[in-house]
Amino acid sequence: MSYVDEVLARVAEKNAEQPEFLQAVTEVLNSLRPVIDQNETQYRKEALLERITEPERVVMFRVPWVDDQGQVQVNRGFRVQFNSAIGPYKGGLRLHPSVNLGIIKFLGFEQIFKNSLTGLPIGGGKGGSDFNPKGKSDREIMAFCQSFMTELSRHIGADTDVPAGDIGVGGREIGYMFGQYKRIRNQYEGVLTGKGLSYGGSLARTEATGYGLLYFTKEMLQANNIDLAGKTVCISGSGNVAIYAAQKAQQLGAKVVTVSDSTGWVYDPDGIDIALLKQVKEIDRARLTAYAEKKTNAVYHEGRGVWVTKCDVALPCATQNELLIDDAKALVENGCFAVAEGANMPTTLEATQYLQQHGVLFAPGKAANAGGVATSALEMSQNSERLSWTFDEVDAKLHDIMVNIFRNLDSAAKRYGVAGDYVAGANIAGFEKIANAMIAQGVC
Ligand code: NDP
Ligand code: 2IT
Repeated sequence: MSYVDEVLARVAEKNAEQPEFLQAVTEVLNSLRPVIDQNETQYRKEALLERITEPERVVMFRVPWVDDQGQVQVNRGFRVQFNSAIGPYKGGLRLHPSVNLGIIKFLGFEQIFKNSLTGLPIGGGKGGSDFNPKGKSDREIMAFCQSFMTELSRHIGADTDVPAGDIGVGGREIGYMFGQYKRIRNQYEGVLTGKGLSYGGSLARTEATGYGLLYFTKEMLQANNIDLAGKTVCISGSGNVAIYAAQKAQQLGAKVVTVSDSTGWVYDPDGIDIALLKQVKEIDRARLTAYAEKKTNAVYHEGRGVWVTKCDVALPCATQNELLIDDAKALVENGCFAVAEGANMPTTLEATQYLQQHGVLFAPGKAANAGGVATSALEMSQNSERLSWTFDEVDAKLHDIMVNIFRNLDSAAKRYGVAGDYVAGANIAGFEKIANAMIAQGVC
């Protein structure tokens, strides 16, 4: 049996109850075969794949807090410190009722390769809780965040592990967590990114994942002689990533006709009104029904279904496994020629393969959405030198990072004889640096 197959079998056996983690490991290891096969003897002796698929540390903890009725509530908190070969652990915190260890492990595993692709010195980690922020008052959110950070603060630090936002965690939550960290540790340091601008945040971090996704997509299309301007784009999600992806897509001359949330989706033939979307989602924290009520041409649909809309480019920006095989078929049928993942692992393995086999340019999340964490690393640099850069400076660096990520994965794919397979290219380019650093640092 090949080394890859041996490790895949072992990982499946040890993590049978973690389907998302197995999905991520299967995709990565399968596409690394050309590299692993060339170095099989050394990697096997070093147990490199066994080590890379096992987190360095997993912290799971109780998060007790008091709701507005005076009732004590208990949630489960997680931080998976997956790999520190190239820098302190770095990755977001997710607050969503679906969060469990397998989901945090898949996200942490993906983050290792994503962070490596940015070219910046950050290791891979992820955390979160099964806390549901929906319908909670500001006070309840603060109570939860303070309790969560009371335990998390023992395990993180500006040179150890630097969390940030993800689903359900934005500026408000990062602020409450930063305040609690400072209070407990008596230390004012860049321990979180995505902070507010008045206390060490970076300009352009809020926009970075969505903007970066579009810088990457534009570069990928250009390399295939396609101009993004004038194209029709379908986006799913209506959170941080989706909003700024839609904004940059329209700035670059494309028309975005859909967004979605966890209960439905909107088709707007005029192109999504970004100011209205921000009002509904960022300020009112309302459902997309409120968008359709204010915009008479827009049509609201209950449930999932974004991908049946005719488009040239699809950008899934909500959550994992939201683009399924039937969605892939509908996209191909309707002439879609590019899919770039703003979310982490939004496309199932089967749907990914179908899209690739039907000639759709496919950009995996670990490359296409790396602009968020890259800009987090830029926030860490600014915190370390106690300076703030201008929006244009950060945005220009973000743009260059995304263009470089595309060029590196494109050339890695060509080097290993799989030109145009950007999934393999991203995994290979991300892995090479991690493997070198792990081997250089000995058995650890
Ligand atoms: P937000 O919480 O800001 O937005 C998430 C959006 O997706 C919301 O519109 C939400 O709906 C919808 N959504 C969430 N879960 C589900 C679900 N189970 N089914 C259907 N819709 C769902 O999160 P982000 O925009 O930050 O994150 C979106 C994706 O991007 C995630 O996969 C995240 O891991 C990834 N990502 C985020 C980065 C960042 O910097 N924030 C960086 C890189 C990747 P509703 O409005 O109803 O809550
Ligand atoms: O998935 C991700 O890359 C993020 N949620 C952002 C992580 C970060 O540290 O900025």
